[in-house]
Order: sequence, then structure tokens, then C-alpha cells
Amino acid sequence: MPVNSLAEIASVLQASRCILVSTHLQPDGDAIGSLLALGLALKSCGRQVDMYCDGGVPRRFRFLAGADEVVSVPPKKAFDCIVALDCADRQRLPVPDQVLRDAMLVNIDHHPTNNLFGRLNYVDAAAAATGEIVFDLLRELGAHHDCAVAEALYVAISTDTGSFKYDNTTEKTHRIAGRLLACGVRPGHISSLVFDVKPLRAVLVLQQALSSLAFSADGKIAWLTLTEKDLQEAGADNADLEGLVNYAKNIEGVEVGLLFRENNDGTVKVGFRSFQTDVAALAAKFGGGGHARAAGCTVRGGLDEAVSRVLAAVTEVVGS
Ligand SMILES: [Mn+2]
Repeated sequence: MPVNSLAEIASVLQASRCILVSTHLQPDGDAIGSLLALGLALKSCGRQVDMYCDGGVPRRFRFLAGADEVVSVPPKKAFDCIVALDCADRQRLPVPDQVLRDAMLVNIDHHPTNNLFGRLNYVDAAAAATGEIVFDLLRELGAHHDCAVAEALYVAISTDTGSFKYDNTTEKTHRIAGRLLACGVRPGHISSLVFDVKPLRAVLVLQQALSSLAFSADGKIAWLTLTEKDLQEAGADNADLEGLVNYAKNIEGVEVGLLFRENNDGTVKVGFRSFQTDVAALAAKFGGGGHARAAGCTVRGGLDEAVSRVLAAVTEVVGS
């Protein structure tokens, strides 16, 4: 699926003086780790580099070196080259048209749905993370993997593989991780900062959510509900709800886990997780979408109404 080679992309980067590195909206660990690794490495190769992501670096990744150099609004200047990382289409890239206009747009990604929107494209759906591709690109560039770059790549790869637990994890993933450890990455240190330590408000909102746990009669569907008041009392925001739905899904005997989160605009956000059931198809019935085992939608109406409508649809598929 890659259209251009990493050698071609490396030579464009080497020929560019002024480079913008960016990534998709609502950046995750792979987005931020890939961005920082490539940005810092290009700087160390003597390029002028701006790093930009929508909203800036999320709190839990701010310990990474270079995070304070990432800007949260698009820089208003001309670039020779713009690199989009981990971004499946142009709509997910928050860079305005006028900034893109005269620049060489390079698209580096691993989403199978990537529509090759760059002038140069390297898309490898077999890569567990965009960070794996950036690792190869840095070798092509002859860039030195210092510890800061290695930590950023480790965050990219460990987050997109769920700490090397998902089936996208390959022999190559572990080989790259091994090279990163050789550069000085401490896996316990990174995983405690990225996966384990949580702000108190996230634990308080988890406490609220668990107290709402409910099941279908046969125990195959489990769901959690959170009201706007629950979130306010905990002082939590959406970022604090990440992974919460899995508490419902991972209960023995449960096939579909759901999280209903009341918004303050008269809608309810629903998260779906499953073992086998195609929840993307279920979410699509309510105008949402996602992956087969992880999907979401937003339903108009109150919490009780959303719960009963969505449960009726899930029950039709998994029984009750
Ligand atoms: Mn990714």
C-alpha cells in the first residue's frame, strides 16, 4: 500500500528548510509520540521545524521532551514541507488550506482507510502504530535516536498496541521496542505515567460510573451511566472518561459493554465495546460509527430514553 518510499520522503525532508509537523484532531499517544519523535529528530538534523497539534499536547503526554514546543494553533507562515502523521484524511488534519497551499504535503500513516491525500504518501496498514513507520524513517534520514526521541516513539507504539496487548502487535513491534529500550527508555516509568497514574477526578468519576453498573437479564450486556452532574461533582471532563467503558465490557460473561454519558446540550454520548458483536453496525443505527469492537454514537434525548433505545437495539443482536 505505500505509494512512495521512505527514501523518497527522507530526501524531500532533507531538501526542505522549513518544515511543519502535525497530526490528527483529538491527538492520541501515537499522534503525539510520532509528532515529537519526527519533530525533534528533524531539528537535530538542522531543519527549522514547527510542531503543531490541535489543542496542544494532552496532559498525560506533557512529560515528553519537546511537548512544551508544540503549539496549539496553526503557525501563520510559509513551509517548504508539511508532514501529516497518523491522519487518515485531510478533514482530520487541522492545518488551514492557505498554510498547505504552497507546501509539499507528506502523508505518513497506518490507517487502512487512509485516502492518500498527500503529495507524497506512505501508508502501511501492517504497522501497529505510525510510530513504527517514523522509527524506520529516522533510520532512512540517518537521524540519531536519542533518549527523548526513543521515549516519544515508545509512547506512540505502546499506546496504539494497548501496551503490546492487541493483535496488531507484531514481531517487528517488539524488535523496535527493544531498540528503544537500548536507547535508554524505561518501560515501567513510561507506562506508569501514561497508563497507570490518573488524576483524582478521573478516579472519582470512575467511582460514580461503577455505582451505576447495570446488566441485562442474561448478563450479556452491561452498562454504565454518567450524568452531567456526576462529571461536574468529580471536576472531570471527557479526557477523564477514556477506557471507562471497558469496566463494563471486561466483566466475565459480558458480550457488549456500554457507557452512556449525558451531555449538557440535550444529547447522550454512547460508547460501545464488544468481544465479537459488530458494534460499529449498532452505532451506525444511531448515526455513529467506529471499529467492529469499539464504536460510538450520540443520541438525542434524555439519559433514560437513550438507555432504553440503545439497549433495545443491542438486545436484538445479542439476546437478553
Ligand atoms: Mn495510530
